Amino acid sequence: EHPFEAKIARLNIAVALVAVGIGGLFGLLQAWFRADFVRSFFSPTQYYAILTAHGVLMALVFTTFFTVGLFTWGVTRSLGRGFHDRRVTWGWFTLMTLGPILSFVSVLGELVSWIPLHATVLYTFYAPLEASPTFYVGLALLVVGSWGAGVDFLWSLYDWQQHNPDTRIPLQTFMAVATMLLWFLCSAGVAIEVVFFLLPWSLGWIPAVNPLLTRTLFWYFGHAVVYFWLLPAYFVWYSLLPKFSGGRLLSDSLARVVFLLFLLLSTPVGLHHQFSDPGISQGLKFVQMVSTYFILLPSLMTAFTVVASMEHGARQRGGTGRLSWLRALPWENPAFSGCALAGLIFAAGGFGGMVNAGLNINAMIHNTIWVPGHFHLTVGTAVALTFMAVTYWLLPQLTGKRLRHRTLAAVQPYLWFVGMVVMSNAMHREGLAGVPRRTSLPQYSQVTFNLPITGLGETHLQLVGGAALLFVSLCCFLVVVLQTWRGERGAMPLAVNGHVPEPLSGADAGPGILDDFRLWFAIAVLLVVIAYGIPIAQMIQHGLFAPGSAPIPA
Ligand code: HAS
Repeated sequence: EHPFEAKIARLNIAVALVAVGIGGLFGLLQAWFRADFVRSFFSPTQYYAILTAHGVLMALVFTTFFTVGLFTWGVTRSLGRGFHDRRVTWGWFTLMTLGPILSFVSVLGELVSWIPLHATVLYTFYAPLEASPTFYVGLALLVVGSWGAGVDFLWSLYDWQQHNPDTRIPLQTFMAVATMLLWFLCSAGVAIEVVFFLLPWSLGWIPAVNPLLTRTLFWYFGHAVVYFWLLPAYFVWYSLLPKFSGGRLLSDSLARVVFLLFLLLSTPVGLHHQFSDPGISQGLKFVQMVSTYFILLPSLMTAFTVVASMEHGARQRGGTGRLSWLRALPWENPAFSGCALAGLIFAAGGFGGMVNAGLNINAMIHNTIWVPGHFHLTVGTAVALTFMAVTYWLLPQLTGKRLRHRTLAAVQPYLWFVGMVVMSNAMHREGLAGVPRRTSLPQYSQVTFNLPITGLGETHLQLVGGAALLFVSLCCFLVVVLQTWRGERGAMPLAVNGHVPEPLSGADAGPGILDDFRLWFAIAVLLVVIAYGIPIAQMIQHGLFAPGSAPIPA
């Protein structure tokens, strides 16, 4: 059934796994560098190249490819039909794959002397840091390719609706399309930044860029992109975790409302990354702080639904009591335990997010290693561990091969969980003591950082120990996946049809207007115009290309 789409899903997941493998190795080097183990082997510039490669491969490449692969499976399965035109599909997959190769080679230029390129601009790549044009072209290809995937999903939906005009959109397709609409809306910001400013600047066509304007365009994208990473994990938590738990999702409509809230609220909040930037009035920052607190709502709703659906599953399996039902859950199944542990960690990461979002308290943690602590819990675990967990369930379907090394697979999520708790605890605590993020450190070697309980020696040890556990866990995951892939063909039927149980309260219990994507997308655009119209207009007044950080009156 749909072997072509199974192949496309497989290929996307394969590229994602290559990215996570190489990116993970660079991550280990990062932790060693931080703890002074390998500092003398690398120059400061090489440190930034390694950090750039780690961030780009993990946060941009792994996430985007895995999402597109997962959604290819979900859309095909839930609509019961394949893509419209294979040439289009091959086209976007090729663009998406060429892009990261180009960007990665540009980063390698800093580590390999015969490559005449450079890119030490980190995964946030905003000005005034400048990379070789190839780095930006590569990222642009990745984004444009992923837009092509979004168009393919919309096209499938359109075809399906022609034959099913009065039927509610299947939930998995609804979630995938809502996520891709959010992606179209937010990535427009980074596309403008790259195509009209950074690329012409690095080619020498324009002498300067307005750093405030380009940073704002970046962060317009840069916060919403975190929900582009998170929503595929929510896709799994809503549609598959209830099944892994042995039960059913509570409510289909609630899931739709959550995804629509993300579509509406994810983008008009990016200024919370710029609380410390001059040139943006406090009033505008305050407004976006308030919107940030609204975006907590769909995640808090998710926390309720996820736990309630897990409890439903546990009770189906004979679980009883107020909390002892937890024991009835299939903790030995890595697809389940990975998702549940990812959720648990996300509760802590989300709490950190609430701290970050406070306009005043942000000053305490901004640009400290607290922030990497936060995002290793969110994207580095809530998202990454969920992706690994679902791979254990999805891969046998997509390859027609049986999962191998089941014991290794069963242990892997726990190793990741412990490694991340240890590493991110150290990062948060060091951050509170003011230890900066993203620095090759010589200029800070004379500074004493006072940690409340112990000293940097202890937290550095935790950082390295945690990172080592994470690396071992990643290796276990990759061994299981590779060995499964190399296994005997035909052990399982090759199909894109894994059974997903219907929610307890189905789609028809909710209003049909939830499926009106045109309406919701239009409101999302309107909110963006309201939130960003004034700050962008003010910045442009100070010159499109001229340095424009002069203070702007409130
Ligand atoms: Fe964030 C910085 C605010 C969520 C990623 N964030 C970052 C950066 C990244 C990132 C990568 O306001 C750094 C960017 C850089 O390099 O400079 N973040 C938030 C807020 C949320 C949030 C308010 N972030 C995320 C997610 C990410 C992510 C999700 C990736 C996927 N973040 C900020 C701010 C900054 C920031 C500032 C800038 C800091 C600075 O100054 O630089 C919220 O969306 C969080 C809401 C989440 C919750 C948790 C709900 C819990 C759930 C789990 C339930 C399941 C359970 C399982 C309990 C309210 C859904 C039960 C299990 C059993 C076994 C029973």
